[in-house]
Amino acid sequence: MRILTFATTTFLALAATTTAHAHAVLDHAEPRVGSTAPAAPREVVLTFSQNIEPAFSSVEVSDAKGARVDQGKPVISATTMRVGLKPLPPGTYHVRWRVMSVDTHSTEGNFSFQVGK
Ligand SMILES: [Cu+2]
Repeated sequence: MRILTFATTTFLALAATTTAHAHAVLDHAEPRVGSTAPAAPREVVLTFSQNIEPAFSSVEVSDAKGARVDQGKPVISATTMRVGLKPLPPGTYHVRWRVMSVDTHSTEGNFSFQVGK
């Protein structure tokens, strides 16, 4: 019985810690994660669950062969990071992002989207 009480307390403590450390995670993206855009998008817009630090946040967009198709430095404002794209022919594209939220925790992730057809 005593062991069970200890386990329950530990679990509650962990759950509380997890809630307190909500990092910046990707809330939504445009083009949407895994979507097929009928026409080539001119930019990728990522919206996060927290404000992010411009100096420590970045995004790269590449084609199926790994060549960069973004136009470089992203524009970051509050929870949003956007980067312009070169003209994209139909195909599969990969977005890799890395952000530091205002609580100084880093998170990263990636997803794909398609253009055309
Ligand atoms: Cu955090």
